[in-house]
Amino acid sequence: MKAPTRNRPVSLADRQTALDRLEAMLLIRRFEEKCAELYSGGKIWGFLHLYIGEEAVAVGAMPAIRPEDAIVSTYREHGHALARGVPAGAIMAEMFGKANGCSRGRGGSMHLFDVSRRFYGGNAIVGGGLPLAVGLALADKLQQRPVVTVCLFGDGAVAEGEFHESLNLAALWQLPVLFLCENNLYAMGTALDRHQSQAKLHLKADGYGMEATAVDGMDVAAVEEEMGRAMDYVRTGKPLLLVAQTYRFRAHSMYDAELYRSKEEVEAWKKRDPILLWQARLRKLDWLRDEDLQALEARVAIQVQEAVEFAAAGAWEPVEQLLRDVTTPVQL
Ligand SMILES: Cc1ncc(C[n+]2csc(CCOP(=O)(O)OP(=O)(O)O)c2C)c(N)n1
Repeated sequence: MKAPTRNRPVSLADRQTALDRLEAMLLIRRFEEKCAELYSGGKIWGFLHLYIGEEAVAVGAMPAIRPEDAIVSTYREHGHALARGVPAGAIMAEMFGKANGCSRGRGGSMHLFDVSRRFYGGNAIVGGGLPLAVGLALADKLQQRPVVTVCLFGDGAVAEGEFHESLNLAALWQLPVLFLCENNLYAMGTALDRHQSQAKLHLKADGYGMEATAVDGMDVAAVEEEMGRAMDYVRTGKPLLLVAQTYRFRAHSMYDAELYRSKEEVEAWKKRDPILLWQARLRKLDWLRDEDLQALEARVAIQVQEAVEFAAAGAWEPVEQLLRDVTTPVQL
């Protein structure tokens, strides 16, 4: 990738930035642990796909994404939404199905949406976000808005026709889309090398004349650096594919016996837990002591608790409102 080079403040630029990255990852982890608990307790319904293990991708990616840029995500998007700044309370309330949720309780876990932050879902269809991202970028380009669309998707989406059609059109029309693939090696129970003849996913961009790059998705600083370079390149008006190698520590969703991978494999990846790796790095720099970690954990715990209280206090949408927004009145 021939991206312009420039010095940018990255996660390790100073102690406070480094601690901020740790806090952002901890918030996602603790928020989702609480979600799992609330799901078992019957407070959260429907599907629930946890991002635990993948936090460094969302947290490393976000600093390079400007407020005016657009984000399109998947059903494993709690971490993306939190890192983007969607309030934790509005996300939790959405999972409770309450009217104070970010999608007014109509979407649930898989359909978080916040147009004020240009966060366009939360899409349940595998690969479904890619054409939406191309459409958003086309609209921005035609209206000469100098912004980028970031499209997050999993390795499973690469098997969909929409991936290929979207990369082709984005390259053909030179659209500013950053395709950010979170390769966690599994699409539900199917391992990547069981469905792709070319498992080095970044190489697929070449077939569309598109630049591509890959990064260690367990290292928040590496993601931030690569993402910064990638976004600089896309801001010149060209698409790019960035593949982050990551791993989910939990089951695909809440119902999954995980028969497709061994406990040893999961344990081996947990040794590369992005939060523990980051803590170890900061401790080595003497930027993190036990009391700092305790203070961060305490702050995060309060945020999670407040999110639960906000969700619990929310109202249910009245039944007579349920058809609202299902159709839009047409003015003839
Ligand atoms: C078009 C479509 N086919 C199948 C499904 C069922 N499905 C839900 S998640 C999933 C796996 C997707 O894996 P990946 O894209 O790698 O994302 P991950 O779950 O690993 O984050 C499948 C097949 C779906 N939601 N949409």
